[in-house]
Amino acid sequence: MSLTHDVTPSSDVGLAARPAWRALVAHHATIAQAQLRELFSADADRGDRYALEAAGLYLDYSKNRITDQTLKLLAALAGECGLRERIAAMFRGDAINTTERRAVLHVALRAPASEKIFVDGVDVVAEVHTVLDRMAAFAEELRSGRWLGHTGKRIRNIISIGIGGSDLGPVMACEALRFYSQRDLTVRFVSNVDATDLVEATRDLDAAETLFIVCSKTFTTLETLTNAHAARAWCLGQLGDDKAVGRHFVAVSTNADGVRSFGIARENMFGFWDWVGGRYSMDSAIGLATMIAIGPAHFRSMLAGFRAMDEHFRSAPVERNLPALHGLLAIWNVNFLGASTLAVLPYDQYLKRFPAYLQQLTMESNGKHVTRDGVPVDFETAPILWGEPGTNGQHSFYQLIHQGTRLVPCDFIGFCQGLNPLGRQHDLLMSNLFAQTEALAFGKTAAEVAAEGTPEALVPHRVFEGNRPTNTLLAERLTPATLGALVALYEHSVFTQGVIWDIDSFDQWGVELGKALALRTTPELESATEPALAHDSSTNALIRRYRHSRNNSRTA
Ligand code: G6Q
Repeated sequence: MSLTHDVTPSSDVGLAARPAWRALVAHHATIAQAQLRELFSADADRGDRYALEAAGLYLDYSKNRITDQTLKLLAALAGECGLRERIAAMFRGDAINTTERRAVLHVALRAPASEKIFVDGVDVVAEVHTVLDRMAAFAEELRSGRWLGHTGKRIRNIISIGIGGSDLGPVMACEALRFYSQRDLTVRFVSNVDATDLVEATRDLDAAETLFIVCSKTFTTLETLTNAHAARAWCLGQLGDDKAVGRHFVAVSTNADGVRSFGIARENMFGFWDWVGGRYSMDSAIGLATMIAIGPAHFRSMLAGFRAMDEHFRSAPVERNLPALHGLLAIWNVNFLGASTLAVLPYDQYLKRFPAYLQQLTMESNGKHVTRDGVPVDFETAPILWGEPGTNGQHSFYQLIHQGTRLVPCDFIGFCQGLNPLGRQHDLLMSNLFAQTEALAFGKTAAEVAAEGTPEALVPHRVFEGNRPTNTLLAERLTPATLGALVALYEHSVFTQGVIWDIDSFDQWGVELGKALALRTTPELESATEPALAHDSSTNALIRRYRHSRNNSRTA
């Protein structure tokens, strides 16, 4: 079989009507059968030519199924779609989240204090730095042991309660930067409305030594408020005094009224703004747990890493622009090579939550079916993103990537220096990364397999077709700054893809329907009398079965 597809849109309006898109369709037809083996043997410098470096990250994109012409046409497409203008509009604070009529200014979260960005006449950078300074003062109080709990004990455990964009970023960052964390502080996260999450997070803790950070932009999210109330009950159950809330709960939110009615005082609330999207908020006050874990200096160095990539994205020409190029290669793989997925494979254990974080960033941002004008798209949008740290994945799903029937482009991420040197282990880790990209690109032909003396019947099983596209991202070390640059790279790559597809990457209407149906269903599950159900027959039967079991278990 051949991993060659034709999924390009056929209509002659919108994206498909753009000259560069048409040229890409024609170009694809000429190189659809191109093999990475041939492309590399025709150009001895390909590995050096198709590489870029910015903000401490080196991207080798040579193992993509592209030529100079592909890159030229992708850059032309970016020009026709107005990428440069759209980048400028984002940095200016225009309301580019059109369906929610909001500015999209996560770049302001990492702007230096000297910069000014105005939203509705207010300099948001000054506000950002005021909050950062308050966060730093609070983090230092906790880290030094000056912040005491209600009974006078030192706080040793931090539990951050939030979900989605108010959880995945700090979860990922705290894990990614664990090497830099203060080890006598335990930092945990609770997100799921499944009580198990909170119960397991608190079961071995002393409430007198535990501080909760309730993270919710809206402060109305069902899961977070349910968990926050349960946490308060747990805390007060041990400490027996309502006043304890003041020493054991702080909030991160844009909703001061909601925070106050929960019982958290204004001075214990850290604000952010509606121009910070949830999945773009790990470097706002939502990252308070991260700052407590790694300290304000490391947090600021993470912001500097973000900023370095922001500046590169804003100023570099598309052909030499790392996030733009990364995004355009995704467009090529999705829309021209027919890849419906992207595997992100970090060869660093500390990055084990990075794929989960990127899932929300990419799939919630670009998993859309209409353009900004509401016109249904006739092309594929966001690929399904997934991944696991190497080398674990090699002993699990890499089989499919090497020999399966689907095209799975991969991003490999590695570091030249490991943070925990131990014998040869880092060399072993990285040699596996390099070997995987080599095997995926160049494979092993039937002739090569047979030449090794393989019995004829086994030859087809041992053939590797190769020609699987990969990117490799290399950095010196996993530092706070590297992490910031890496996250900003993906943020801006997602932005680039959204611009090409002409979709709103900053709304998330797709999460609403399920929420609304759950609100209707909860009273039906809880009602003391048998409710009249008006769902479909499947949902009705599931609800009845659940009620039956639940009621039986209560009377047993
Ligand atoms: C992210 C989404 C979503 C959001 C959560 C939590 O971009 O908007 O994941 O972050 O629903 O929302 P709150 O922070 O308002 O609780």
